[in-house]
Amino acid sequence: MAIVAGLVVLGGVGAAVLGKARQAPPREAPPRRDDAPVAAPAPVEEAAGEVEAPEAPAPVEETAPAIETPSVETPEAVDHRFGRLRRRVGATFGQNLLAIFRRGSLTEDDWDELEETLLMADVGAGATDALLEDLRTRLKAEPDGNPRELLRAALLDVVDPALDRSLALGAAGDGELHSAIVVGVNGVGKTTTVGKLARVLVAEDRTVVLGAADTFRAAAADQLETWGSRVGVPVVRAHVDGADPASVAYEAADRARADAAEVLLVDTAGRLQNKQGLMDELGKIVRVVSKVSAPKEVLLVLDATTGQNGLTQARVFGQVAPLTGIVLTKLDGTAKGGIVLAVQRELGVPVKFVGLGEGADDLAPFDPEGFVDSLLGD
Ligand SMILES: Nc1nc2c(ncn2[C@@H]2O[C@H](COP(=O)(O)OP(=O)(O)OP(=O)(O)O)[C@@H](O)[C@H]2O)c(=O)[nH]1
Ligand SMILES: [Mg+2]
Repeated sequence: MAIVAGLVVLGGVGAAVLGKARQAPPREAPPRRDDAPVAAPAPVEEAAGEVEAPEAPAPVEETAPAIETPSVETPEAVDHRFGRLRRRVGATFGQNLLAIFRRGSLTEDDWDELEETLLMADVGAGATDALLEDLRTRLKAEPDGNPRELLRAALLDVVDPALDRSLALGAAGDGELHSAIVVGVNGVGKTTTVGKLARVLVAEDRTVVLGAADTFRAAAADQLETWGSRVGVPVVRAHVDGADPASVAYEAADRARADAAEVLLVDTAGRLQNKQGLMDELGKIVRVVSKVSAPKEVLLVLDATTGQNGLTQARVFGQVAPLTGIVLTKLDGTAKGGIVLAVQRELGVPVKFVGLGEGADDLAPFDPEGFVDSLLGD
């Protein structure tokens, strides 16, 4: 995985991160006069297809990273996370399939049962058909083949191990700013994912800035700030409630550029008054961030427990900007988990990371083989 390959000195990561933080000059909050009226957020102007960067951006507050405090954490290295977390994959449908498959020569009833098992696990009609057809072909070619191996190969085919699942956010020290926007409906785990991804990047010795462009809920920025401060990552947020999210996203991009940071991660709202409003807003965020650094990643966060709804969500969000990857959260909280197969088959967008718990480092690069093995109970 390219992003993992970029991590050169595994053992020295913690020291490097802390060392870097100590060298950085302390950041000061922008001066503010107590008697000054709070300025209204500057609207982000849009002219026929062209978006101007806001001229007088909304006042933003920057959280100074906890530079000298010993509380700055060293996130867990990324490589072994899936291995550590794979026992938490709650999905068991692979084991159910295997039990049927081991009955020997399969009757039509057995095939129906296989189909039902897949559909019940949220695999979805398209991926279920593909998987069953693949299995029939494999069985014809190898009637005495090992059931587990045949099933494993068929499942892997659907998950598609050949997809590039690395984050397209460059490599440490490449001197460029790479930006990523994180989108998804409310409650799926966007803010948590931005926080966890910041830790992944810090573990890879990248310098990160977070943009709290969910101004719909004031608590969202606080939540993100907590994540950032734990690993010494600055968070740019609106000072006034209900500020223009695109304005905050632009400020965050601007700050990332001024700091020569390597990665900008932008958290967004999952709920607005209506769907069109949300989509318009996300489009605007993508366009203003592009003024500074065209987003290399538009990551859709999907909750694994919401099943087939995820596909609909992906289609809707995909209209705003081409999705470059899926982060599937709460895979620890579902016995189904077939959405992984459905998403890969129906959308062709790679699942890049999976959330397997509420712990700060419980986000792992998706490992197709490890996932299929967990499904099969290994
Ligand atoms: N078990 C588990 N819980 C998770 C995971 N990812 C996120 N969560 C939990 O899901 C809840 C919602 O997470 P948020 O990050 O606030 O979700 P959001 O999409 O930002 O929500 P809104 O900002 O309201 O749209 C929190 O309680 C998280 O701890 C995961 O992988 N596993
Ligand atoms: Mg949120």
